[in-house]
Amino acid sequence: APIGVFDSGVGGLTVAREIMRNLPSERIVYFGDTARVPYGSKSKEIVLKFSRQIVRFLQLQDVKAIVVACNTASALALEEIKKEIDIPIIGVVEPGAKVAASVTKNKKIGLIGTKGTVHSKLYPEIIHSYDKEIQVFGQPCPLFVPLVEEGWLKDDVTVEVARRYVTPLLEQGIDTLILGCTHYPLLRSLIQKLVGDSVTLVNPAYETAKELERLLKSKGLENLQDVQEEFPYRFYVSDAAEQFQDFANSILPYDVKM
Ligand code: DGN
Repeated sequence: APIGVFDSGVGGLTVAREIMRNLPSERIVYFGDTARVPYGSKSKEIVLKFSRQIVRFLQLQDVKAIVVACNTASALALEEIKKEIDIPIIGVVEPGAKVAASVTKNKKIGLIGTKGTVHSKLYPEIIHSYDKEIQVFGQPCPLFVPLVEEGWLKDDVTVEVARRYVTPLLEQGIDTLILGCTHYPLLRSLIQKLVGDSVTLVNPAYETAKELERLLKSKGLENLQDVQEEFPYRFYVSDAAEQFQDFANSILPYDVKM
């Protein structure tokens, strides 16, 4: 059976990409809610409602586990949904928070993400379950998502926007920065240049793929056979499939067909 992966739109492809790299024998069914993106500025009630609908859709595809590949949905909806379904489900917040807590030396972590993710306070909550002394400085970066979707990954405008967002975090003396939104791993090198080598970037997309690997192994759910299909990935969206396909082709090493 495949792994179900969902996001508010294209961003979760950064998570799917890490799953493809790290778990090449797993099949994936991806759902991007492109009709209703963004989730980052919506209320908990709405994000929970949308997430429930998508989880139901994925269960109809007979997935064996679900990855909430969206920081906002992980922060606002995962806890509730976990109680409602009987297959394993993980989000991107917990794996990212855990690694950030173990990486920081001076106990000062920066968090960038959508408003929903930063205001939910879930990252600091989980980090504090590992070490209460760690300080977490949150910075919502609402302009990053449209810049990334416009493809301006190295543009001067993006550098300037990023500088404004990260400067207050650097002034707090952070030594670790969580890329707490699905789109931000695509700005990784630009952000690393701005913050310098003394700040370690944590990529929850990568950590989630690793966590998924451990989860599948511990439950005996990993696929031990060779994948039969030439292209073992299926993509569904709620609108604008062509745009999704273009974005997917720009970040995945495959010729994605919808
Ligand atoms: N996928 C969302 C997240 O990781 O928070 C970002 C896009 C959005 O819905 N704003």
